[in-house]
Amino acid sequence: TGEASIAHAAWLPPEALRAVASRRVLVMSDGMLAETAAQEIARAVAHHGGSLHRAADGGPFDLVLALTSADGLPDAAAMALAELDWRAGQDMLGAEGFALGRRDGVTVVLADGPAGLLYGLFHVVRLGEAAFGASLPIEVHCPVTARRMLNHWDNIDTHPVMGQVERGYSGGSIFWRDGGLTPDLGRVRAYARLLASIGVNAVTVNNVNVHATEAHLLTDRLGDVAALADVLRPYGIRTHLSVNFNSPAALGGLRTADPLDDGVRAWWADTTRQVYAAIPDFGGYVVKADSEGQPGPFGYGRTHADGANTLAAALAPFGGVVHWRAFVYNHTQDWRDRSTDRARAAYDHFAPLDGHFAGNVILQVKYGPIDFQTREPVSPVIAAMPGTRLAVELQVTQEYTGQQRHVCYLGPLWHEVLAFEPWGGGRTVAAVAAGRHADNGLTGFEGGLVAVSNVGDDPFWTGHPLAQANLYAFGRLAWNPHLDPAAVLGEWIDLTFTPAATADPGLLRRTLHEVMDDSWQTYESYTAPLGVGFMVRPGSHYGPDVDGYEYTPWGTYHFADRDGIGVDRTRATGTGFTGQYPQPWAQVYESAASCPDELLLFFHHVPYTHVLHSGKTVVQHIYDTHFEGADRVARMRSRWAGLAGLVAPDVDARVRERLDEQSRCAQEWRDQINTYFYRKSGIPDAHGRRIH
Ligand code: BDP
Repeated sequence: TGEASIAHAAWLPPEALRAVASRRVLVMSDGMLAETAAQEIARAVAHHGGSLHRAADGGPFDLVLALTSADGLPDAAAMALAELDWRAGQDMLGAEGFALGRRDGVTVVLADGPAGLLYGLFHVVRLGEAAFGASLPIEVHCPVTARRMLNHWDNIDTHPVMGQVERGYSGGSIFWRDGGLTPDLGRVRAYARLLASIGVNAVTVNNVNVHATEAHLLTDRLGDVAALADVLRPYGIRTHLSVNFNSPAALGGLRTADPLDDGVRAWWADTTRQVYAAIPDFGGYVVKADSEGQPGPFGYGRTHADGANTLAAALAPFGGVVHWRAFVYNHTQDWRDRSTDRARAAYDHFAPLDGHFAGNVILQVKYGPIDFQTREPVSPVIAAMPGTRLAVELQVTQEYTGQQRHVCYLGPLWHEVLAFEPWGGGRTVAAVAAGRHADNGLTGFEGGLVAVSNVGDDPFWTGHPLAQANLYAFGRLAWNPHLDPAAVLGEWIDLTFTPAATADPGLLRRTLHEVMDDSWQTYESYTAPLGVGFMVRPGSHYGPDVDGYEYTPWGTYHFADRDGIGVDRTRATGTGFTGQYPQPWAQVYESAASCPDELLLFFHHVPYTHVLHSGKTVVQHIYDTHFEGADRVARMRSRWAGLAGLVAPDVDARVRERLDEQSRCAQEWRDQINTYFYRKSGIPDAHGRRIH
């Protein structure tokens, strides 16, 4: 539609497909996803003048995309296949994997299933001319994580304070408009295409907080969900729905939603059968229960296993899954009562339930124990549930990381989380989420990676054009958590920005790396220090307010007084949270001497004069990082200004506007944080800089 065409092309502008499209391409496979791949090529060919073939008799070819089962393969593909068979035998690629190689002037992509061909095509797009150079030895690419999902916190209705998309910083929803389904399904299709190109294969289309209107998507508004599923399906994306636990009562008119009640179980079974009648490949449900006001099994004296298993039983006959969120805590805590600790909540609720969840329940755990902060330790729940399928949840939408007004490339944060070894060696978080042993064999507990999307109906998709890189990186790291986040950023830069013919063709790429590579650390440096978290404005979560949450019931405290700061979460003297970790981390975090600096205040309450491993005192670290952070933002801004004329004017204008705001806001953070700690501690800056 017209509107889709005015959306920014993101990382798939016509130039990104030039290398593929200017060649002779053969696609040998049938079915919906193969058609998508063929259309993709046809569209690019129309721009760049190559040719698309669907039968092998029109050779020779430069690029062959073929199913391993296809008959009549051209020589190069047949040879590649022989080599693959010789290496590992049949069906090594799975439904989504592909093999890619080049010899005798032909680039070959082989897959066992059409999804693999589509992903292989987009890999060739990423490689660009490099896919058509001298020979390429055959490489096999299979996703490490089978389930790669985005959750949209989109509402049909627009909330007067939150807007339409909860924690959305990119305008309204791309799925819903004016109280119903968007008329702009072309925009949804363009989104699906972007997601397919980074390997995302599942999407929820409504907020985890399921309000009254959105609850009806499960029943009388199901047709709208089916319409979205029809658009997402050709891109290999399954549609999932967030549902309200009280639906049997609220929608079904039952007297209860007790998960052990026979009528309730029958209602879920029947309702789910109707969902599958409308959407045969429906993915399943996502549930936020007993959390921040959402109803759940506690309301009926039942456990979360009881609740999840009832929904799972309804989905099981159709192959669907329940993503049951572990984000369950008491949001009416009292800061004066140090025996409660929000960080403990998910583990306290869920670890005892390990082994009690049905096989099609996936426990969806936020990467940190609190709530998507810029710096948190990895959630101990991830190491506590060996008998449960477990998905790790990340936040692409930048709720606590600058709300897409600040440049904050999150690839390095996610990479750190995914590479973390909860047992100190062997398995990583990524392996747990993928359901893999350290040696890559499957455990039978496949979960997945999930992230809250940052996309809306904004022309640049993500508000800040550079925030597109976070969506890109999520998909790429979910496919392969071992990728280097700087290299992933490099891919995104090269696909998104066309280098200008200037005296210094590398300037654009270099500058984008300089602006973005360390932007997460930069953001951290001018916001809440040393892992203590929050200090944001209540409600909006944007900008500094050191004590904004300090005397509220949300469980997000820093405990700063005139002597020191930080939350004592040790077993010896604190909340005992460190005891939720296996060794070596329980011990590492228990002692301030061994706790990593960046997490010190998450685990310990220390005096301002406590000396960090860096050799600085806590208060001097705060001053130094906050002065440096604001300076780094000023440098980002002037570096970007050096790109004048090399970037499309609309992108340039939007990025400049956002960098101005980031710069203003970073100074505000610097001044409020430094002043606060100067006043509390009375300790002046060692370098004599002025603090008010
Ligand atoms: C918090 C958000 C809130 C979400 C909640 C969640 O502030 O809007 O509903 O997470 O994940 O970070 O359910």
